[in-house]
Amino acid sequence: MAFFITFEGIEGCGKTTQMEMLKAYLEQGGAEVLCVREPGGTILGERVRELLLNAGDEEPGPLAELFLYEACRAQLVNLVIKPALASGKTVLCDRFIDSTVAYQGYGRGLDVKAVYAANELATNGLRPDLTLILDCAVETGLKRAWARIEAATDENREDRFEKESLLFHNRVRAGYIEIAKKEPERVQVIDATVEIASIHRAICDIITKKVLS
Ligand code: Z5A
Repeated sequence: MAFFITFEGIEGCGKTTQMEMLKAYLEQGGAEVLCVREPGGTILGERVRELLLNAGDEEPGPLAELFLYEACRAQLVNLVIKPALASGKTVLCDRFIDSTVAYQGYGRGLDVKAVYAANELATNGLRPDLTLILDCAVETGLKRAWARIEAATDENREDRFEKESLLFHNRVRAGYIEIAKKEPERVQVIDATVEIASIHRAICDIITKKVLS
C-alpha cells in the first residue's frame, strides 16, 4: 500500500540512519520503498542544495532561502513523490514541510503562517501520512553532525547550518515540538538519545500500529 513517511529533527538526530533501517525493514516485509531527501532528489533540487548548504560568498537571506527550499520541494513532489505513490510505492523522505516550519519559521523568524502557506503551495496539499521527529539535545545532534562533516571532503562540507548558534538550533528544536503538539495524529516524537537499534525498534512499533495494521 502506498504510504508517505517523513523523517524530521535537528541536525545529527539520526534521521538518515533510521530512514535506511526502516527501508530495509519494510522491504523485508515485501514493500516497494523509495527513499528521497530534501533539499534534493531531482536535478534541480541537487543543484539548489549546493547553493543552500555551501553558499560561498553570497548567503541567501531568509526569504530567498524559503523560496529555494519550496522550489526544490515542488519539483520533488511533482516529478518523484506523487508518481511513486501513484505506482503503489512507500515513500520515505529525509526532511519535508516541517523542516521549513522549524528552520525558516521558528529558526529564522519568518512568519510561521506564511511558511505553512508556502508549503501548501509547493506541495499542492500533499501531506505525509506519518512524520517521525527524532528528538535530542542540540549539543548531542551537533556533535554527531560535526563528526560527519569533518570526515567529508572539503568541497562537500555542507556545514552552513551547523555553524549557526546554539540559540538558533534550540529555536528549531522547540519549533518541532510545537508542530508535534499541533498535529498529534500525524506527528510522533521519538527519543533519539538512545542506541540506534532501540530507536529502530521504537519506529518499527509505530509503523506496525499506524501503517501495517
Ligand atoms: N533545511 C531547511 O532549513 N529548511 C528546509 O525546508 C529543509 C532543510 C528541507 C540539510 O539537511 C539542511 O537543510 C538542514 C536543514 C535545512 N540543516 N543542516 N545542516 P540534511 O538533512 O542534509 O542535514 P542534516 O540534518 O544536518 O543531516 P545529518 O547531519 O546527516 O543528520 P541526520 O541525518 O539526522 O543524522 P545521521 O546521518 O543519521 O547521523 C549522523 C551521525 O550520527 C552518523 O555518524 C550516525 O552514525 C550517528 N548516529 C545516528 N544515530 C545515533 C545514535 N542514536 N547514537 C549515536 N550516534 C548516532
